[in-house]
Amino acid sequence: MDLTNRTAILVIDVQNDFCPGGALAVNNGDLVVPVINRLLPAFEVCVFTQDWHPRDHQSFAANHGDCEPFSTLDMPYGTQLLWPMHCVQDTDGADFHEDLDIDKAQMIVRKGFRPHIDSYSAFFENDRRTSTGLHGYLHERGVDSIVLAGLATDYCVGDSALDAARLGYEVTLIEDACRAIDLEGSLATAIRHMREAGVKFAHSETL
Ligand code: VGL
Ligand code: ZN
Repeated sequence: MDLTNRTAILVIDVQNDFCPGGALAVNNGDLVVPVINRLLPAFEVCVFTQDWHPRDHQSFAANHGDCEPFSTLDMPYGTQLLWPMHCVQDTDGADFHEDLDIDKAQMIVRKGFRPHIDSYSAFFENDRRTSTGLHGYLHERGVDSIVLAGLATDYCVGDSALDAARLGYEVTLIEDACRAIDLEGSLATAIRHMREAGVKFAHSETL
């Protein structure tokens, strides 16, 4: 693919809790780190996201009495999958992976900080209307195309890709720079939705 100075890389949630040993570990989640570090210098615009939940966050099963992690609950904005407690503000689990080259981050978008609403996408919270402000930032910097990397392909990366495509950006997901949680076919569903939205898929070596 062609990288121009109007291309941004979006590095999604490469945090300890999504890596092996973390509270919501993604298989081989840590393997995205060297791939992302290799990609970063090629981009004029580098934005990272950080899942950043208060302890009383309503996406945590533990905050709903007898609900089990990975069960679902109806919320005012739709069905919410309940997660193990993860990425709690100011904990080690919420820190970026220690080998991730965070010095390259020009902007870090924190999301999921409102107790009553989850936020997968880097652009909008799960009500699909509360903005994180990222679209405005990218617009100000003249970005028209986005490369996506990070965790997890089927949740935060996927929803960010779909929103970016909907907002009119050209979107490419770097397959070897992402890993999935893959609950009951969620990866296949996410890939189908991304393809339908016009998201392109590429390998890091082709950049
Ligand atoms: C994520 C589930 C809950 C992600 C974040 O980064 O994909 N998944 N919070
Ligand atoms: Zn989360």
